[in-house]
Amino acid sequence: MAYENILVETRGNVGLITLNRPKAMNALCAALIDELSDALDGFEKDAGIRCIVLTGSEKAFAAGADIKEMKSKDFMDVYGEDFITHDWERVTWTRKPVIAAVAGYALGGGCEMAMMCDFIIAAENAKFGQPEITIGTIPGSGGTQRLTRFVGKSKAMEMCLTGRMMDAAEAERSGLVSRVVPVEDLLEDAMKTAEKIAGLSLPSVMMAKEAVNRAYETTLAEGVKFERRLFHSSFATQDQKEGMAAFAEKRPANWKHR
Ligand code: CO8
Repeated sequence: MAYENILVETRGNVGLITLNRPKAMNALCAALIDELSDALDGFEKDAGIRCIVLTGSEKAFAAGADIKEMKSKDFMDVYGEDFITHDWERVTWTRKPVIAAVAGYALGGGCEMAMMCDFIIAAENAKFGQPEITIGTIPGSGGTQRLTRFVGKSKAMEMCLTGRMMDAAEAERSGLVSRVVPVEDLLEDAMKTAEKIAGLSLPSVMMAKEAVNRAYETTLAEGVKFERRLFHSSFATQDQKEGMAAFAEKRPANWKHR
């Protein structure tokens, strides 16, 4: 597939996807979503890739769904075709880790997409918001749900009811992002973090991701049981034997990713 709205590269064992629609602040049009899904499919199938970074430009991660593309749709257009079908959520079922590196605006669907990633590293100029209320609608791809889980009811409610944006410092304080870095360091920092993850055992990384995500879907007791079963399963991998042997022998592990 030829990409017109994203740039895709492989750097070592890390897959880098850059949203690239500068004329529209990286607004998420249908073509961009198709391309993003295709790129994620490719990285999932590529055994050499063990972590993915999703980023935008210095000005905008993404300023939301493409308003011009959806403005004339009526109820049956969106309800009938279940607009924002599962492709919009493709990031959430990526089994390899996906880091969002966010500079500039992450608004509406852009904020939702960043929250679908496994964690967010933000540049100092990042601005997060769910401004849909200001254009006569509400978030449609998890904003009311994920933002509330990240930052709590009070801030999420205020942001969804007023469209107020959160800057990077507030986003870090509120637990929306894992770290804030200078704009010029964002990509390098995200790539280094991704390389660190890609240098670990893929089965353990995938299990850890699955276990943390389960915390959002289940009770504490069930989540802990799920974690325990995955922990037990990790003992069936070659990498658990290698990792523990390497520790005992005071040498670096030679991961097989199996
Ligand atoms: N859709 C389409 N075009 C956009 C969008 C957008 N979301 N955002 C910006 N653009 C375009 C502008 O129209 C403008 O185009 P042109 O040059 O042709 O006039 C260009 O990008 C540059 O934008 P601005 O001139 O407005 O730049 P500013 O620096 O003045 O402002 C802002 C930047 C604050 C980001 C401003 O553009 C803005 O408010 N954008 C809209 C933000 C918004 O309301 N987003 C929510 C959209 S609705 C949504 O996301 C629903 C989610 C559904 C689920 C999606 C699943 C992933």
